[in-house]
Amino acid sequence: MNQILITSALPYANGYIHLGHLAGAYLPADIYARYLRLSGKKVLYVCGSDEHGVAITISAEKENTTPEKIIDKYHFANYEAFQKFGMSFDIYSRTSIEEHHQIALEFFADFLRKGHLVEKEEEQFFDPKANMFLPDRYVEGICPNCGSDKARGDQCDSCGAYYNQIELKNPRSIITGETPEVRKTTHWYFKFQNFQKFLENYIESHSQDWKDNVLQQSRSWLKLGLTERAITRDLLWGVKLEKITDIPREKTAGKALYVWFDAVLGYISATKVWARNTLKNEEEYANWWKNPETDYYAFIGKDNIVFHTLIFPAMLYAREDGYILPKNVPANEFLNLEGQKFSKSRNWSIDLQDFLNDFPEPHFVDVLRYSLLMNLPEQRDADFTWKDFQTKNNSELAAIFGNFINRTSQFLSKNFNSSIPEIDLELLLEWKQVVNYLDDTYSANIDNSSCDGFSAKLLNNNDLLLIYSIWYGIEKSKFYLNKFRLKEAFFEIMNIARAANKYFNDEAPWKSIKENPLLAAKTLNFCIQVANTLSITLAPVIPFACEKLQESFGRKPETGSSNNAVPVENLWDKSKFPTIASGTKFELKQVLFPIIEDKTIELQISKLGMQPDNNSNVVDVSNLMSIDDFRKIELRTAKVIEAERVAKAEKLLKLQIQIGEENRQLVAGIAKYYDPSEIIGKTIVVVANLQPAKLFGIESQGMLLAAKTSDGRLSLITTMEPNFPSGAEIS
Ligand code: B3M
Ligand code: ZN
Repeated sequence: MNQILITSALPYANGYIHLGHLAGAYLPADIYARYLRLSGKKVLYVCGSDEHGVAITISAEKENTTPEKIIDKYHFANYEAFQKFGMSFDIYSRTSIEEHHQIALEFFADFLRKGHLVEKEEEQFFDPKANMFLPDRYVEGICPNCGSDKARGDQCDSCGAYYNQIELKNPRSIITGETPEVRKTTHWYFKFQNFQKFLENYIESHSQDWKDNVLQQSRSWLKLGLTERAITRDLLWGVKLEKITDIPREKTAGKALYVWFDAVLGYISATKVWARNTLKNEEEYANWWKNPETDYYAFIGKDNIVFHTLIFPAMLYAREDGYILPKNVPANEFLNLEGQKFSKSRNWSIDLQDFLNDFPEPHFVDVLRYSLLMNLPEQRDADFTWKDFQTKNNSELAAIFGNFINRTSQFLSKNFNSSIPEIDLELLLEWKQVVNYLDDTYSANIDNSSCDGFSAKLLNNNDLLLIYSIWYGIEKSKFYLNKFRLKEAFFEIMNIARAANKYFNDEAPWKSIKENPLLAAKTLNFCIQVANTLSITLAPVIPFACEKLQESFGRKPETGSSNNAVPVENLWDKSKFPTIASGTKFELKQVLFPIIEDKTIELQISKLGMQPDNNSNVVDVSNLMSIDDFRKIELRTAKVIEAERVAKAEKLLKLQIQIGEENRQLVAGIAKYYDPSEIIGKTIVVVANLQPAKLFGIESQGMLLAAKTSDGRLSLITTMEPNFPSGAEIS
């Protein structure tokens, strides 16, 4: 492979990216791209926003705005969040741009000319009340395949089936809720069946190297037999068909390309934009997309499989213009959150934006990347939990990697003036010989490797074990990375950090510094060499910490970030060798991974599933009061001594309270929410200087405070400390 093209699914620009998305199609691709760049490969990593289709128009209707505003809002917000998350895209484009529309229309026009399209009048759902056809997500109903009652017009989220929308049972319009009528409309269909044989061969040619889930889904589609699929919609938003001059205008008016037809071409239009910006020549995109020297990998989540293994390849092939096909489509399964599916409507989700707001320091991004990586749903659905996030930081990044770097740095500062000690060059030479020996003897057979056949002159057993661990970790990680088994790859890399800690323990430099300073110097020199190895090989996962670390070695950091396809040297293999010169200063200013406390993650857990009150934006700021007005209200803590229901007034409770020394009686409308027994003994908050009033003939000498949401939930205001004294003033 000479050059590698990587794409991640283009996220719809109608919502924020959440952690489930990151684990599906983004983080794995970024780690892979960074790894390849660090291995000296020429890499182009392309992504962007998918800005068409009814996903966008429906969001615009919901947010009471225009599709243009929606895509601008989410395109830029997601791009910014992706950057903070360390995504190393060479370009993050979008599908609303002119270049993209052109390419999509070029494909359509070409297929029309080649006879791959057929124009048909077919039945579609129509909502007479809204006076529109109901493409895709505009209609919901019961899935004809699995019976789920939340199936959409084009796809069922429960079982993944794609069908013709009029097969939906009990259809209803999502705009009016009405049962739609069936009306005739003209659309263009792609003759997918023309590519049945070609796709069967394509899929089977990858029976050995593609993931099972990807092969299975693709095969089951092929088994059903491919049929014509509509690639246009009655929709005013998207790539408009009117520009196709080969079809009379009156037929194309009001029609747009089906979003999936144009979305996959977004990878190509993005490459064009990149070529124009970087190489000043848009046509250079062909050097990637029409070049047999390119290996193309399409990273996606599992709900996008057939679009990338069947539909997109058929489209590329149908052009007969030298387009390459995906060499692999490493689709992941789904990530769950604390044991449940991600759901924005139930607020069971963590948006990347929210994470970045709560954890703005880059080392937290590294922790997130690391814990998502170690929970990637590579083979089956996986789970993200906050507890695990904390453990991955405290017990792995901090306790293994961070700890090794820290103790090395501290020891250097205390004993060697923070400079990397000079050692006998023969030692470094022998290190190189060990690596060469291992490379020559075992690179085809890593699992049976060992240093046994190497006779060392200067290196001791601890040294040999360390060098071997480095060599093995690097070789084994390459093996896993080439199979897209990222978790296992970086588990092997972390084993290098484990070996490094063991080396420090076994060499015990705190002893040898007194008895044999030359030995201590060697130990520390070697520790720095392995710290450097880790700063390269962990960079795809924790780029921010590795950048800091490499800077501390006084050299230009290299973490595999975007380099516009200009390759750097193969640092991955080079980091098997010692490369840091003695005399180099090494001083770490801060701990790389501070411990994450329980309370930090408890706060995050408590946020899950919590619904913000929709009325919370109704504070009237046009009529503000002065602080003096506020001081007129005397708020005090009060202890509830007794509580009972009020006969014939089902909403009221009668309370006896204590405000300091004073006893009072309150009547409060909280009987629907609290049983009297629940509130006895609580320290609540009351307005103490309110004129008494009578409710149902009972005097109330004050008022208690409670919060109420717009949908009628109520919570009494109490003090955080349960036994807080009554009578205290609140300010
Ligand atoms: N926007 C669907 C999705 O976000 C779609 C991916 C397009 S990839 C070309 O699931
Ligand atoms: Zn279904």
